[in-house]
Parts: sequence; structure tokens; C-alpha cells
Amino acid sequence: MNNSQPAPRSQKSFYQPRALEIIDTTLRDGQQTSLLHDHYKYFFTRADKEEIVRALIIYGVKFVELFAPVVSPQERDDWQAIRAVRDSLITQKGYTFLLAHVRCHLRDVEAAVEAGADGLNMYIGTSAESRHYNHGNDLDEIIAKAAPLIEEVRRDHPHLLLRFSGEDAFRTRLDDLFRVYDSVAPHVDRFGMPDTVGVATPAAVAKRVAAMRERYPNVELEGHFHDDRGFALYNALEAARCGMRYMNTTLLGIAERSGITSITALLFNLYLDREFDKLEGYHLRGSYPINVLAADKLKMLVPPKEPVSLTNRTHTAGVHQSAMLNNAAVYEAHPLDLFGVTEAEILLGPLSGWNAVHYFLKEIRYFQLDEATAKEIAQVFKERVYQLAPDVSPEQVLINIAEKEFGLARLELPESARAQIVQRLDSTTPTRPANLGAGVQLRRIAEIP
Ligand code: HCA
Repeated sequence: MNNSQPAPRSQKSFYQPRALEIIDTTLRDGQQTSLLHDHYKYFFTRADKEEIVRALIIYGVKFVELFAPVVSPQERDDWQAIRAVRDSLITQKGYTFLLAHVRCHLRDVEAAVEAGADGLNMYIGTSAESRHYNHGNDLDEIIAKAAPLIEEVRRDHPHLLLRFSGEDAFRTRLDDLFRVYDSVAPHVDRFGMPDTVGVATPAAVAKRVAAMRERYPNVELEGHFHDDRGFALYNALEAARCGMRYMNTTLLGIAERSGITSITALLFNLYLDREFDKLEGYHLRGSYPINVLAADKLKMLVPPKEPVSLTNRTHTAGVHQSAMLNNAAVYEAHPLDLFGVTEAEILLGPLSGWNAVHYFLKEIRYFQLDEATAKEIAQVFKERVYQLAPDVSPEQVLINIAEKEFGLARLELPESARAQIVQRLDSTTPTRPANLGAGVQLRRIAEIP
């Protein structure tokens, strides 16, 4: 594996990790979501990936996990495009590390090094289930496979960030995990502790993190919590509280089966728990826009169960509405506008896809339009928005196109439904938790001009 090229200059020695480092895996485990099962209908194009990586970097993410380049020629070629996006943002946003998710196979490692990965997220299944029914290796064979390879990679590529995970760590007996981890501990920067099948509870997480920290005080820990029990968010919060610095997340929590921890849900809850040190460097106001971007790529709306969503500022029950009109704090406890849930933060611009255009016109402005019309409008809008005067908002341009050029009508609600929905769209007034009611502009949809 050793080559005669001089080793690339290591960025890892310059970087001081923050209290919480998100390792976003939208473009790896996120691509394993069942939502992308229909490959011809739902998939991330290269342009989608470039846009997602750009958005993640601007949001403050410093570690992005990608598939190993050996997965497919498409993934291999996308590495170059994604690296170019990362490189273009270095002077503005600093260095973001691109990590390849690789098996403990020499071929995977070499292809990742060749693609210019800054680090390798290496893994092999360690639970009895993995050992018996997946790769078929026992613990000794796992060690024989992983330890010499990792030692060699460390020696030949000292600049790489190395992580090792026992896949299905939460169903692996602690003694077994220790046996395998002991054999690679001197050579790795982080140990992963993936809850691959979503069995962990917050109490189990606290216990495991404590045991791992005690045994490996010099190795950082990385969490990856699947949501099969609906615990992915709680487990990540608990792990962070217990001293785990690195956390895997995805946009909207998409990943295999029911997904993993959602990045914006995690940061939102850390804010509510007043864990401000862990929020350093994250652009919280970008939370809702980045959720909209991800939903747009998946051709859906931001899911209603996502904490940072417009749904959480939409009120339908009559009793709630009248209370909301008196004081929004009655039915809204959280400062969602700090997380960008305002109409001004939909981030309409030249990069907006037709889904974002559709979403804005239909859900925010209540125009009646179908997807085909949204696609046509998006094309006109993209051309027009490049020539925008500084004092003209993209929203206004889009509304003009919809109204004047496409003659679209807004939803006409029957009288009885007029007062049915109230959204707080106080986009101009930052609202603190203590004064949720102050400065809030409440609008019934029927009153929207
Ligand atoms: C996978 C399984 C994985 C890996 C996580 C890790 C998991 O899709 O390969 O490498 O730490 O949940 O165990 O996502």
C-alpha cells in the first residue's frame, strides 16, 4: 500500500475539535433510506450531492461521511465533485473533512486514499449475529483481519483520520468489543459505537459510554443511533451528555430503515437543554432551510415529526387559535424562529429546485398549483433570479411570476374554514424563549395578502 508520493499535508493536526462534532452521513447512510428505494424516481444526483455538501458546510458541519469509492463508479466519480465543493469553501468556512465509510478490506482502503479521503471510517460486524450470519468470522479472525490492516494504514498514511467501529456494537458483549478494540486502539483516532439495529436505550448508552471512556481515555468516541425504537435522538443526547464528542446524523434523520438522529433535531434539543458549548460553530438559523433543502431533494415536505418544521408553528384547533392570538406562548414553547422556521428563511434562490418552489408557493403562499406548473415556474424563476436587483426579494419575484405570468389563484377558503389555521410568521422579529408573545405577528391564512 505504501507509495513513493510524499504524504499529503495533514489537516488533522491543525484542527481543534469542538465540544460536539457532527459527522453527517446523509450522503452515506442517508442514501440507504428506504425513501430512495425507487432508484429511478428518488435518488441524489451529483448536483444534489454538491448542493447538500455545500449546505452542510455552510451550516457548520466539519465532517462528512461518504460511501467508499468502491461502492460504484458513480460514487467514485462523485468524490471528485464533492471535494471540489469542499475546496471552494475552504477560505470562507475552513476545512471540512471528507471521510470514506470502508470495510476492513485493502481494496476499499486503497480506493478511498486514491479518491483523496481525509479519513477512513472502518467497520466490521462484531455481534454474534454479524459473526454467524454476515461475514462468518469469529473474534480471532476479525482481529486478524482488522488489526494488521489498520496498523499498516496508520503507518503508511499518518495524515488520515482513522475510525474503527464494531458494527452492531450494542448487541456485542462488552468483553468481545473490548477484545477487538484493544487490538486496534493504538492506531485509531476514534472508536465508533453504532447501534446498528436500534436496540439501545439512553440508560444502556450511558453505561457503554462510561465503560468505553474508562478503558480508552485517549480515543474519542463516535455515536450512530438508529431509530427503530424511536430513541435515536434521546440516545444521541445522552451520549453527548456522557462525553461522546462525535455524533453521526443525517438531514431529516434519513438512513437505513427508520433512520438515525436528525441533525437539526439534535442541535435544537441541545439548545433547549442549554448545552451551548456544543453548538459552537453551527449556524442554527439555517436549520429549517437545510431541512427544506433535504425535503426538496427527496420530493417531499419537511416531515411533520421533525422538530424543526413549520408544522410546529401551525395551529388548527379553534380554541388554540384564539389563545394564540392573545399570546403565542400558550401553544408554542420553543423559539423556532431562531432555527429559521420563518417564511423569510425558505432560501429561495438560483439553486432552488422545483420542489422548493412548489413548497413555497403552495404551503407558504397558498397558491393552487400542480407539480408540472411548479416545474415551469421554477425554470422561469431560476433565469430571472440571477438578474435580481439588490432590493428585490426572490420571494417577490416568484410571487409575481406565479400571479402575473402564470395567472395562478390563491386558495379560496370557505367562510367556515377562514379561521382554521394560524401560523406565526414573525420573520423579522427574533423571539427569545422568555418573550415568545412579544413582537409576534399572527396571521390567519385568509388574511395573507
Ligand atoms: C451500515 C451499518 C452502519 C455502520 C455504522 C458505522 C450501522 O450501514 O454499514 O460504520 O459506524 O448502523 O452500524 O450504518
